[in-house]
Amino acid sequence: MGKRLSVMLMVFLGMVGCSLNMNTKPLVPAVYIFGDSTFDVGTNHFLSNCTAQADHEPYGMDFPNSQPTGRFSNGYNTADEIAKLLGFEMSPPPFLMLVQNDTEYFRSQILKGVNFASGGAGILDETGQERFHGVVSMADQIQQFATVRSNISEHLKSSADADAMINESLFLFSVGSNDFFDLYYYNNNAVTEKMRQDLLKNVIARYENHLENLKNYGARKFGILSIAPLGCVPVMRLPNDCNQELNAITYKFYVLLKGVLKNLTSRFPEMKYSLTNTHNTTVEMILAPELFHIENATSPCCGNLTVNCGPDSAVCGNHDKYLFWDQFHPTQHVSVEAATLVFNGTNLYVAPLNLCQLALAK
Ligand SMILES: *[C@@H]1O[C@H](CO)[C@@H](O)[C@H](O)[C@H]1NC(C)=O
Ligand SMILES: *[C@@H]1O[C@H](CO)[C@@H](O)[C@H](O)[C@H]1NC(C)=O
Ligand SMILES: *[C@@H]1O[C@H](CO)[C@@H](O)[C@H](O)[C@H]1NC(C)=O
Ligand SMILES: *[C@@H]1O[C@H](CO)[C@@H](O)[C@H](O)[C@H]1NC(C)=O
Ligand SMILES: *[C@@H]1O[C@H](CO)[C@@H](O)[C@H](O)[C@H]1NC(C)=O
Ligand SMILES: *[C@@H]1O[C@H](CO)[C@@H](O)[C@H](O)[C@H]1NC(C)=O
Ligand SMILES: *[C@@H]1O[C@H](CO)[C@@H](O)[C@H](O)[C@H]1NC(C)=O
Ligand SMILES: *[C@@H]1O[C@H](CO)[C@@H](O)[C@H](O)[C@H]1NC(C)=O
Ligand SMILES: CC(=O)N[C@H]1CO[C@H](CO)[C@@H](O)[C@@H]1O
Repeated sequence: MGKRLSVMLMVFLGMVGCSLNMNTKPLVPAVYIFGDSTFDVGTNHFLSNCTAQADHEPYGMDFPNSQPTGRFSNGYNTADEIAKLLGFEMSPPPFLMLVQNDTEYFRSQILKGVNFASGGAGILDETGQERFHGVVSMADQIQQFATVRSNISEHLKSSADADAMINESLFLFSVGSNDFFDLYYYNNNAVTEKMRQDLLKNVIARYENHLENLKNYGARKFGILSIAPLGCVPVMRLPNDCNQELNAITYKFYVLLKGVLKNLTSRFPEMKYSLTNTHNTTVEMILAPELFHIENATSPCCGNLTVNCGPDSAVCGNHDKYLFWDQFHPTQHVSVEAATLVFNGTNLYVAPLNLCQLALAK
């Protein structure tokens, strides 16, 4: 690694303080979580036909009691690790689980948060639907939040109190990869630059739409993770390198999303956000894995570059030394590293506020 790179990395690892007493109550009243498999904590388990499932071993082998939970990870995922840093025990449970539970549990839990994320879902309504036989799209996740909001008002017996609580709560997002995975899945090797650029344009316009809809439901604090460099994800890698054409698009996704958020906040000045540059953060992990205490940033720990992690896959020895758990998702260890950056990183990687600053912002 060059000296300049290592100096730059040290600067970025020297994190900006946002002092936090881990023994006090959570920094925000509630956290509402939207997105795809990077944040899903068991939603898809409740979709009977959906084939995007992580409900079998060895998924969950490092989770308490070594149970598969529907998380696409060997243990906790990034939604859990972020929730822990905010002072919660882990991610709130999936909406689809809560609606099946008794009313008392439902009502007390929705005041602390709900996770709507669904593996295989994307920003566009159709993403993942045909491929995985039904996922909860972002549009449907937002409709589910609308239901929760009405339940909160009803429970607090005051829509003003509900609005005030939602106003102070965090809305977290990690979504967009599957829109691009679908493009490659359905077009195989025939994906052109124009197809990538057209999709990017549609996806970004629709993302803006989703964020504005949530803003209209009272969301004010938005914590957003952009997408990873998809050309480096094991399933998309070229034999000896990341797919740079695909990486160029995922970087541009971040740049355009930043523009969308600037626009939205200039139109709605009370809106606040924290945008993590997941693209660059992950590239740093691949270029300098030792700084993140990992050794292998190319191959999945479970399965290999050609066959995804399944019940019969070989699993690596030290899970914590790998960036990727399976062909698409990070290990629990890397979720901890990522959550720490989201929460506490400098504005080189998370801006204009990190999540801790966003949580405490007026
Ligand atoms: C965040 O950074 C501050 C200052 O460097 C440090 O004191 C604190 O422990 C960090 N918190 C977390 C959760 O990493
Ligand atoms: C699952 O698939 C079956 C057979 O195609 C269909 O009848 C059923 O409605 C589907 N269920 C859901 C929840 O989509
Ligand atoms: C939540 O709100 C929906 C829509 O208003 C309603 O159908 C449902 O019964 C409510 N659930 C609870 C537990 O109050
Ligand atoms: C939300 O918080 C902002 C900043 O504190 C405040 O200006 C606004 O009135 C609040 N809105 C509601 C509905 O509580
Ligand atoms: C932001 O808003 C300006 C003016 O309304 C518009 O020209 C521009 O295209 C918008 N950019 C994005 C990324 O939405
Ligand atoms: C992030 O990555 C892009 C694309 O590789 C690069 O042009 C840019 O300089 C990087 N930004 C930072 C802050 O490292
Ligand atoms: C990563 O692990 C794979 C097998 O799991 C191995 O073939 C490869 O050489 C490893 N790469 C590095 C850089 O350690
Ligand atoms: C990948 O795993 C499959 C199934 O376990 C195995 O058949 C195949 O040989 C492996 N490929 C490589 C390159 O190791
Ligand atoms: C706390 C609680 O009651 N959890 C239950 C909610 O519903 C799911 C599925 O119906 C159960 O598995 C949980 O134990």
